[in-house]
Amino acid sequence: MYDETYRPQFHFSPVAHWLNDPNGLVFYEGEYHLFYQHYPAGTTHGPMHWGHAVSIDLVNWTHLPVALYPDKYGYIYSGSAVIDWHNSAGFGEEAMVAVFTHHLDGRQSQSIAYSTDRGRSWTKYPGNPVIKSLSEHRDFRDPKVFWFEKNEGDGHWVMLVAAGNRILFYSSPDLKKWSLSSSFGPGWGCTDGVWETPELFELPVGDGPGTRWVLAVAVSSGAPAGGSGVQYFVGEFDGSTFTSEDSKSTVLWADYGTDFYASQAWNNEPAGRTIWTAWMSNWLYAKVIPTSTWRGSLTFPRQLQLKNTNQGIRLLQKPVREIERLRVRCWNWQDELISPETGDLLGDAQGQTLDISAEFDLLRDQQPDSFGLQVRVGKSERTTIGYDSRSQALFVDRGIAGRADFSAEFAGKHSAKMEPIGDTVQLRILVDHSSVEVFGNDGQVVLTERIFPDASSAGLRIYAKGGAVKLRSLDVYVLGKANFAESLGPKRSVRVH
Ligand code: DQQ
Repeated sequence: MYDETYRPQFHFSPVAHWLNDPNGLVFYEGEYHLFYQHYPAGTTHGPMHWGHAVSIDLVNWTHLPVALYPDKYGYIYSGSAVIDWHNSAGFGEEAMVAVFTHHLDGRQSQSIAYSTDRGRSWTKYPGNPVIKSLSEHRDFRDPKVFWFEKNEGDGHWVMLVAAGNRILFYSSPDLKKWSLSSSFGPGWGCTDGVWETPELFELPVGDGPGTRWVLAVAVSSGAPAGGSGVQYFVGEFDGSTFTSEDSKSTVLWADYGTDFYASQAWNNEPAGRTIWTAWMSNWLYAKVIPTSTWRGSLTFPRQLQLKNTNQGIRLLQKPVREIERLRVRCWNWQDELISPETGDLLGDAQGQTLDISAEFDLLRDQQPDSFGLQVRVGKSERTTIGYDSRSQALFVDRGIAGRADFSAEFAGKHSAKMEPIGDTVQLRILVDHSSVEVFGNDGQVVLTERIFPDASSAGLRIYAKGGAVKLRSLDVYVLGKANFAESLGPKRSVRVH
């Protein structure tokens, strides 16, 4: 199981068939629930269902049966899940309630379903939809719901729904009756494509005590690496209205790579962390990537923080610490000069699944064109993760990473502006069978990219071009395979609406 060519070894992917957005992320009774956009009868987007898996550590996953099937109101598009602690909806104590979009003949409405057995079986609410389709917005989808309570006892449910180039905010006492409270947009950030899968959470700024709210919005085209991507806004939320503190024309990107979309954070994370994951693909080519029995995977879960920078308050992302459980072998280097003449410093270090941390110090009398690491190196393949010190940009070059014949949009080099911290450039890189995730300078600049190298391309190199740089430290961990068990229960035939 999970041994096919390009099959991720520590990133979530479905046992078989199609996956896109993560949905319904919620923690309950020791389990992180992950639902996801799934078509269980094909390897491309189709009549959507919610697939389901659970994990106790965000690393190892158990696949459960499909949770939500299409019905007379339509396919089951993206949405979120909450625990109804106080039984506000009357579905039962601590019911898990999924809130999702019904998609029927191009019209979209919002509906709910509930489970009183830890997400194992689901009942659709007979009063669906809870918000009917709108005549003014054909695109009206992807409800994100959470509980907002400023003072004890005055709480209410909040729902965000994407509609064209705006986010509509609703509130409810019981998850069934919703009233519109405000809207954000249009005219903010990137509006090149339609807005989708909104997400909203509060985070401390640095070590606190101040906080800000982050509104993340996927946009179907116009992202910096081409195609779809996720932008975010930093501001305040008072329970009904979100106010951005950057200008209307400011565009902040959560990820500058090609493959980060529809990100969602877990509700009720037990340690109080804000952790999100995203679909690791791009609508430009998602339907034709060269995998066989399944198609689609998610990013490794990332913990989020905010940092005060010269430009304003910005998001930091880093892989959750639980990844350390997979580390099986380590190489380490310190204080080495890397120049165009440097030979084979990394010796036999190699792997197809790696967790790499590197710190480079820029030298005053040197300005290399670029320096960095090459991963998944083979006879004629490699993926370069580099820093261009002249333009101060972090980049991923997958031009000769591996297979790219399936789409003219795939091969290429993508970069993002990143100033050094003092004289230092930090890189954290996760490498899997068909992806790289690159976190620059503590996760302030991130690039996520799919790659499709040959299994034999497992080499690792360090390089500097046009000048030297000092390698202050390099840790390379080989990661073992995460466990993806199946607990699928009785087979049920897939009913296609
Ligand atoms: N995917 C879902 C929609 C969402 C889009 C359909 C984003 O609900 O807007 O599969 O990838």
